[in-house]
Amino acid sequence: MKIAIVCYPTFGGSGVVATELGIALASRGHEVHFVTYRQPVRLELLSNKIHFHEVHVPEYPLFHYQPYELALSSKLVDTIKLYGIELLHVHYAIPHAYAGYMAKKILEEEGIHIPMITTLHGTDITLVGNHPFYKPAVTFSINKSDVVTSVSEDLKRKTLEFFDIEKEIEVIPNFIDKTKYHTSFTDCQRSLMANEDERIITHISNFRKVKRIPDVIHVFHKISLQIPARLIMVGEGPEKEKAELLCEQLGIKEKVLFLGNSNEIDRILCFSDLFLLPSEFESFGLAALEAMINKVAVISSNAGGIPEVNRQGVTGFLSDVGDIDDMVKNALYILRDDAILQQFKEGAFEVASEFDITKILPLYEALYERAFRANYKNSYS
Ligand code: GMT
Repeated sequence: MKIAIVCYPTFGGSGVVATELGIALASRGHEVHFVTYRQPVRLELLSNKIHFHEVHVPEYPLFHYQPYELALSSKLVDTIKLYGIELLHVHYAIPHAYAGYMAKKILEEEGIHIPMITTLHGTDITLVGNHPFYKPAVTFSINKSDVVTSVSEDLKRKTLEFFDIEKEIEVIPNFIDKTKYHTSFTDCQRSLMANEDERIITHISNFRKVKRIPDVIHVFHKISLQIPARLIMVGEGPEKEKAELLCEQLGIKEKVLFLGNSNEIDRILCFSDLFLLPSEFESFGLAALEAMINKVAVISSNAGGIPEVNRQGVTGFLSDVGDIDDMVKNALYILRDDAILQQFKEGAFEVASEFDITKILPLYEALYERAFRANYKNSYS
């Protein structure tokens, strides 16, 4: 099938999922066309099965805000016509579902009917989409999608709760590709990061408020008062500077390494012992899943869809949002004993394997097939 994928090309989870999905679809023989404003960060290899079409938004001084949705809709119309695209899959409702629907309508005028699948990822529903300024447009574009999927049961519940949705929402969880993670790295340079007696704790995110970065630092601080440990912070975002300052104030600057954005998170995770995810809200927690496939135990909040990924007492522990002491207690339980740590590492790997792409990709393919057939029946017969 010829599929156009619209996503954010940045380090955010939705862009990563969309990119990995496109790459996997291409390896199964589909022709995949990414349409976005920059080449997605995880998209390294372009081929005859993977194409990238850049959306340009010409600057014009009259516009206080440059109209990205308009440029995206036009680019979609052109790409769909030029390459004979058969299905459009947009990731993140804002503004992708809106722009996708416009493209669909423009194409209909020319007798081209194309099904649109919208995947909801989290903040498009819980943080941004829910804002009264966006809500009518988000509700409209979800209801006008041919198929709607959400990455967790919790996000589905929240979407139905916050919006007036007439469409059925199908849950297809996020995934990882087990073959891409080599848990027995031979070049795993643990010694570059920490001394042998130190536990390595990691946090990876976009350092936004919702991630509760100060909780990460406080949890680590309290752990480090009890056992030798290092913290590796991966990512960039608005809360990073404050976090660096907090480390200085707490006197743990030397024990915390801020690495910035990285394309090599598996190399960092392969020598990590514990992953911290104390988020205020998380529709799924892809970063936790990536940690788990690298045999890293997870200490997280119990917000949103995290319990669907991090299983209490098996892959790690979950606490109420902001309950730093409980997180510290659970972390120390895991980290103090080699045998217990190993047990959680194995548990993390086992559960993460449930989300392997070989199990999830067929769900998307079946969905595409169904949407394609229904669209054909409704539009051409
Ligand atoms: O985590 C973020 O803030 C980025 C955001 C995104 O859309 O890129 O992530 C959301 O989608 C991910 C992939 O489906 C989920 O794993 C994250 O849990 C979700 N983030 C939130 O809900 C806060």
